[in-house]
Amino acid sequence: MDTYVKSEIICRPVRPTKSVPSLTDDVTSGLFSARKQLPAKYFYDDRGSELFDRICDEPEYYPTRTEDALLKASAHDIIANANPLQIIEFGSGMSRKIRHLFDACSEIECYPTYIPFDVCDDVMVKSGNELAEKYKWLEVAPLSGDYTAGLGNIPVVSGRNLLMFLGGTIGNFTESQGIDFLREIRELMGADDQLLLGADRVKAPEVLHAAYNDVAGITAEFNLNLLDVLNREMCANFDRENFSHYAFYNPDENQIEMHLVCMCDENVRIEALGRSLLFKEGDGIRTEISRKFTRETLENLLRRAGFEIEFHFESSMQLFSLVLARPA
Ligand code: SAH
Ligand code: AVI
Repeated sequence: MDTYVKSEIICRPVRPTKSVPSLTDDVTSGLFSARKQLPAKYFYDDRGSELFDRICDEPEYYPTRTEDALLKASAHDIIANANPLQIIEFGSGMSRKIRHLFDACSEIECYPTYIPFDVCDDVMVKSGNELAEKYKWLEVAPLSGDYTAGLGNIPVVSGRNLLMFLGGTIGNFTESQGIDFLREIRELMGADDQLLLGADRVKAPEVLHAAYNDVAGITAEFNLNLLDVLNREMCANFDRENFSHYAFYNPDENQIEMHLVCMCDENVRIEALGRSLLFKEGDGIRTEISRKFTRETLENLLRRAGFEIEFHFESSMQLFSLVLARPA
């Protein structure tokens, strides 16, 4: 039996290269305004990350299993083409799907270092340990931080970095945020590096609606957990019993929108700001957008961010896309 001794998985914080609003700033600007909204990144405390992981297994939530199957089918082509020294994954979460790439790496004896980058340290340590256990050759070096706070301190090696942004998380940005983020990734990359981007596709509204309104109520719980985050981090007193999960497909914008809607008049105290906030019955907070792409809008997004498309893998019925791109 092999006797590899591996060091403990430790998350290294990434020093921001630009300032981003704090939770206090986002609550002040996002909740004390006519159209209330908060960035989706605040979902992902330990509980939120666990709930997202459960969403991925819900029968209605097709994106994870569809992208997983697509990655499994294309893993060999991706790895043979990229032959990476390093794989850097933004918003890696539980790092489940990437196993297909590591299987392909094992097959062709390509042994990259894996650098997951996420706001939630807990999931990276847990999944990092599982990966290191399964792939004895794998070095896992997680980075902890907010990927919207600049990528200038990401340790790219010279030549053959495979950067990845999976799960359709690009859809949680607005169009301009998405282009800016992809441009920042592009800036990091050398001529031989590649980006693997996973994106959800436009499809029948009923399918989308069901995916964000699972019968078991896990997505509702994920959405409502945001109120627990605010209560804890901002010393607020949101009563989650008075709020309800509301998700719908907006066909004009090709996006799912998730909201938390207040079911009665409610006065919420946000002690950390020393302010109170009055919700009228029916008032809501938009907590997430999840944009859906056509083949064309996805490829255009990448081109506008300075990429050229190498391969576009599509699942059956075009439910989901994986695009391998390189700097143009
Ligand atoms: N890529 C995984 C997880 C997607 S969920 C998959 O395909 O299943 C989105 C992930 O991005 C979560 O793990 C969340 O913690 C992380 N995340 C969200 N906003 C982030 C930010 N601003 N900076 C870093 N990680 C972020
Ligand atoms: C992480 N992201 C791509 C998920 C999505 O589908 O937009 C987050 C999510 N929200 C509700 N369900 C899943």
